[in-house]
Amino acid sequence: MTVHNSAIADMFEELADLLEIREENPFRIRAYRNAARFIRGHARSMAELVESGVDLAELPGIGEDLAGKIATIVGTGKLPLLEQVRARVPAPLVEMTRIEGLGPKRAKALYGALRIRSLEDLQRAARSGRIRELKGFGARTEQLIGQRAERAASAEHRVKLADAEDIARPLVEHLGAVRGVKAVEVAGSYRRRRDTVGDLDVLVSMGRGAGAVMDAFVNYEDVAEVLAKGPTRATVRLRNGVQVDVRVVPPGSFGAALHYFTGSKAHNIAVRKLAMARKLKLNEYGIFRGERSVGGRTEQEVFEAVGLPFIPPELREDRGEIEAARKKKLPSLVELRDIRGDLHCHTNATDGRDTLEAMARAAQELGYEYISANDHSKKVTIAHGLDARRLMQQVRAIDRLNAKLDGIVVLKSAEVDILDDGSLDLPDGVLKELDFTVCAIHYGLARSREKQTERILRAMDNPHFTILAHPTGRLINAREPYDIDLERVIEAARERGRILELNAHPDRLDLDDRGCRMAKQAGVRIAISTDAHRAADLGLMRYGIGQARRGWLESDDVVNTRRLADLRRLLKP
Ligand code: DGT
Ligand code: CA
Ligand code: CA
Repeated sequence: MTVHNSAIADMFEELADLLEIREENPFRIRAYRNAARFIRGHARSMAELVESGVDLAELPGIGEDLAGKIATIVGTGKLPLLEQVRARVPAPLVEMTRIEGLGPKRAKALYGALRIRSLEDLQRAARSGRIRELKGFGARTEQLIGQRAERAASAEHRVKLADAEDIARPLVEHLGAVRGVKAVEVAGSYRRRRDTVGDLDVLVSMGRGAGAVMDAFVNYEDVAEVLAKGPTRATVRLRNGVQVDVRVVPPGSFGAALHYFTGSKAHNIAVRKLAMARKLKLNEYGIFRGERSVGGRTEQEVFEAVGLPFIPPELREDRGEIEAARKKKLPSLVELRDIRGDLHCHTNATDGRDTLEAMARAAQELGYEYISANDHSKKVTIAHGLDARRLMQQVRAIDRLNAKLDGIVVLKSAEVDILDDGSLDLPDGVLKELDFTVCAIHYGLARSREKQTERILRAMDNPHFTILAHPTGRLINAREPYDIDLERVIEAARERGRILELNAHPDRLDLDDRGCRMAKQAGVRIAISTDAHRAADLGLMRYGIGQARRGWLESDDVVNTRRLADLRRLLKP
């Protein structure tokens, strides 16, 4: 497994925080912080640099000592010094410094003055208003701390969908290899493509011999603890903390079980009501009229029994899908194969890893008709953002590349920063040379709701504004959305004919499902984009598709399902 730059930077940052708590040498602390910032913003992967034998000590701000530590992290995934220091700082303090916005000084103040010893203590202190009474803390800070403590406490229990996939894939393979197994499916929120999952619900279809599946499951190499084991179902906790349920069901009940365990619970309850109205009994074993089974082998049979067409798992949240199904008005949801291009990609001109040409060729291999280059603008110094001159160089490079390429077109664009006053980070004279723009906030995330909303609206007034990138700025399990009035932003986008992005990166999925649905209902179109920083990232599109489907989006709601000529008309109306 390669260690990402962000993971290395996190370690140095935590180290700096802990050393600060211990009031160690400020110069050392600063050196670790600078290193963290440098590594996080570096275009090339430290792991690759180490592997290719580059001497990291040659990099600015990285001396022999840091270079050695980076090499250790890359080689072992660990930083021994960090582990030593962690052991010397009280655990609750270590935990508190990991809360975003709560630096070492404040964590220490809370620990000392309020005797906060856990995230639960911290939540309680925030609720009771004791934090605001401390010097240097206000009511707003107290509220933020309370929210963040709550999130940190609950975040541990939900796993990002992409991580859940990495966990599920080898397990499904392991269970599928047991003799007699006909099918293995992961149901639950995983199958509904929620952005995070609480636990994994695995169903195995097989006639006789469930015992062999149970044995194979509890002996799976990643199992840390067996919580329950019966003849046809078992629950374990894996080493990474994720809980997994496995149930073995006979093929004749598989559809009913798959429907039941896919959920959601609210959807199940609504469907069961329909069954009861028809004098049918519906449960995870099948559909019954009296004692007689009338179906359950497939999900199709379950829906037919209650008089509904098949409802895709992503819609099963009891958010109107049953009503829509009854009226034969289910949306025809967008699919991965509808996508004809990617409208948010970075190259090695800024913080991407691959060249423009490599990105274009990778997109072509996916069968795309177009891809765009959306390198950062100059405000993002950490990514060595483009100024007008360098962007124009890239524009000319794109012209040359397009002359050479056949079957795919590279669109000229940029990820333009929205400055504090709502103006854009590049002059209009340059922006007009582009095919379209993707505009985003990267600084000033803590503005008030009023200011932040106004800032985005002002940006949208610019005639060169096309797509609002990752509109709420959330990072799943790591950063809350910035405070904006999403309804007003959507309304403003509609009035001005602007497009909103659904950023498909599994850490973002932003807009989320509800945001997508709101946009659709308001008549605002969505661009599903990967924000790729390397060619392989183009494959992240499917996470965006999952979220878009949860937001009821159809092909027509998504701009990058269009052929190039039609797309151009939407980008420059
Ligand atoms: P999660 O794990 O929190 O991300 O969400 P789910 O939806 O995977 O929920 P989970 O794992 O508790 O249960 C899996 C499915 O089993 C759930 O989506 C619906 C079904 N289910 C669980 N409990 C009940 C229940 O009390 N009634 C009904 N009708 N269905 C239930
Ligand atoms: Ca689950
Ligand atoms: Ca479960």
